[in-house]
Amino acid sequence: MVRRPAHPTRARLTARLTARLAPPPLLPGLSGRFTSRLHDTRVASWLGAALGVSIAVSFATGLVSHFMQHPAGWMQWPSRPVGLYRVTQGVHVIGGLAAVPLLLAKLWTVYPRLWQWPPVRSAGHAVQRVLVFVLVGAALFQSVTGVLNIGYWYAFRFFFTTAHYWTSYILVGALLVHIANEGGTARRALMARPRDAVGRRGFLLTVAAAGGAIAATTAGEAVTPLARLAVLAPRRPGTGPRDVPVNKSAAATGVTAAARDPAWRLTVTGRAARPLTLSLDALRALPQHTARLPIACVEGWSVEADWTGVRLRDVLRLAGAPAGARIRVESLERGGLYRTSTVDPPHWNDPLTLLALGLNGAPLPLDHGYPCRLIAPNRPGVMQTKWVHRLVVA
Ligand SMILES: Nc1nc2c(c(=O)[nH]1)N[C@H]1C(S)=C(S)[C@@H](COP(=O)(O)O)O[C@H]1N2
Ligand SMILES: [Mo]
Repeated sequence: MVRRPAHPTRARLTARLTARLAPPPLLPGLSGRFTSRLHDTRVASWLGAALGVSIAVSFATGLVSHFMQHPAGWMQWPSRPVGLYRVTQGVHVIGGLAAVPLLLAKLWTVYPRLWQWPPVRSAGHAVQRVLVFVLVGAALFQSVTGVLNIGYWYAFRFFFTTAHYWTSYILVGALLVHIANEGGTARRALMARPRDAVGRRGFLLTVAAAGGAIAATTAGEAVTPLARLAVLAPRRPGTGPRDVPVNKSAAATGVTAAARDPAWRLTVTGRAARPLTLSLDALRALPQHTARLPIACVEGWSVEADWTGVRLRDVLRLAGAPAGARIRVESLERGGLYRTSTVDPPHWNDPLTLLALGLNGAPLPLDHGYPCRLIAPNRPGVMQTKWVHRLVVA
């Protein structure tokens, strides 16, 4: 006869769950410290779940931004939807900022575990702990470099983008290992329904409110109706010449004299069947078109404007550029990372892609790229080259 085990009582089940969810024992001298419920596994799990979602979204939107700026040789991005990059990068920057309180709260919740005792229980546990430090370090690094970057601390600009990109793989790798190790415990903690949730709920709501407040005071940099709330955003719609913020002025890039020079010409060279040289008057004499398109900076701000000028494809067809060619757009700038950009066929064949001569119903201001600047749909701001003077057909 098979004896079935007695059905465990509810109380015993709860006790077992509580034991499983208990944080590890601490250095003997410290036991009795950190008794706040806010250091418990349930709070850590809620914050961890929210952070996991936020890191996944930041990673995906960050990859979009990276590969739009550095496409693999075989890949070409579509030029539509017009505002796709505006959305992905707005989510990346504003979502990343809003996650900073989450990260700090999570670290505060779990920091007593720094003194867990014994510090390591096995070789496997040692590896796990090292990876937690890698995870924390990578998450802090991404927050700090992200914030410095949108704070216009350009000193190590190139280092930032490269380091921010590569660290994202370390972060996501360490996160996946962490989820494999701790995900089961976290799931049990989240499904348990304790009756004593009061203090915890208040804490989690406070963290959520802090994130929400950051989002509300920065979102206006990308969502124009919220612009007046955007007190934390460094660049806002409605500021700058013709209500469009300026990323880098003509004076700061040293192009003022060359841009104002009456001898300025636009040239089309490279694999063009009929190389061209066009004066500003010649460009103005070509058919003019107006497109409503956003400037969407990698730093998160974006604003829509009415751009008027010549279709890039009209100029390139005039020069006999093959429809499948890649175009290098060069500015008057002598140096700098944004001196040139590459335009792939889907973008330059798009009728909305312009060499703009006007902005919001008036001539293009010097700081927005006079005499002529590139503006194309679904493209990062860094690739909307200003003060254009040469198109090279590759
Ligand atoms: N030649 C040149 N073009 C440039 C830049 C630059 O520094 N040099 N900055 C780019 C960046 S980062 C952005 S976001 C947009 C901003 O355009 P705006 O200053 O007209 O708003 O211009 C882009 N075009
Ligand atoms: Mo930008």
